[in-house]
Amino acid sequence: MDDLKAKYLSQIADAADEAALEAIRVAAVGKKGEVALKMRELGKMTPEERQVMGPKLNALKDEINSALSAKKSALADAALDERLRSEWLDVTLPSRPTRRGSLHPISQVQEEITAIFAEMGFSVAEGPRIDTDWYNFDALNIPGHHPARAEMDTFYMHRDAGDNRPPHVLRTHTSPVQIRSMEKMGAPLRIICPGGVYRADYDQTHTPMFHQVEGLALDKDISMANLKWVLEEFCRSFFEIDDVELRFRASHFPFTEPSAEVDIRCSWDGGALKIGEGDDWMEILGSGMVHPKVIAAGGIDPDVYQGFAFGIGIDRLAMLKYGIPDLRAFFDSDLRWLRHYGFSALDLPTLHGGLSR
Ligand code: 2NM
Repeated sequence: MDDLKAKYLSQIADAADEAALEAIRVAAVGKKGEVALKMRELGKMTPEERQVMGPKLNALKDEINSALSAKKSALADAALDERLRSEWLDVTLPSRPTRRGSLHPISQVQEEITAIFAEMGFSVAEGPRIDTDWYNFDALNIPGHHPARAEMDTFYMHRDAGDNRPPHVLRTHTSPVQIRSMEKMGAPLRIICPGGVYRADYDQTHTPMFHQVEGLALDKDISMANLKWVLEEFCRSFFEIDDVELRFRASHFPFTEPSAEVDIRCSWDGGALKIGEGDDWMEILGSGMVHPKVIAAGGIDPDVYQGFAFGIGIDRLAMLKYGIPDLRAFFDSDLRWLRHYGFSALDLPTLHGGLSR
């Protein structure tokens, strides 16, 4: 019995895995194992012998079983330790270096402009970039024969012969969104419409797609004086200087009467542009009192409501504020340019937080 015990306990101690352990269990304490065979021999023994050998065999069987289960959990622990070792991960390592994306200066400036006008009670309206020639031209007091249609170098959408839907164009300004907003929301109304617009023009200072913000304020008692205050307030905020001076120059647009182009005081001393000081003027936007025909086209009674509108080029404003020399670079998708002029996507401009910080 001592030999049996020594043999199996040493086999158990040496077992390398669960399968080896199971084979030992079958051979030692299985139904036809060595201990069971010994137990069968109890029948041939005298009662006295049996009384000694029976408990001894049972004790041997218990001892082997508990050695088996101890070894089994030791093997499982070792397997787990090995897995923990091989799958170890240093969670304190820095993350892999990745390229940070950034906001395009046009997006940044659009957010800045939106924040400023939101503070003054304007909400943002958006609309389709492809619209009918009625929304883009007729509703804005630009009839079919009007020279402004030719001047605008409009992109017309292709039409098959026999297609009698109205002609569609890539919008040449965001004004069609203002007509649609008048139709949808009526008056009083205070909105800005930012977004991409299209004109077939390409040189140093023009790209076939560029960005505009147009504003519209309609109520019963709105005047040119309100327009002046809103635009001065806008420029003060946008350029982050207290002393802005604007000059309103009489001009002409089909959709406003009277119309004014607005210049801002600036200097070019030493080749660097400074806003708000100096003896030069730079044109930054167009504006005026909305033409009664345009108000009527938006479904609003021009005898009751009147208001002002203005249009600003976002791209040019971005160039001025952030010292970007070449307009065409805006649309080159050059990563080095984007990294240099881009803005953090997590750092949205607010009036209280500082617009361009
Ligand atoms: C400009 C200049 C002057 C303008 C007019 C309208 C509308 F739709 F309300 F009539 N929106 N924007 C406007 C007026 C745009 O851009 C240079």
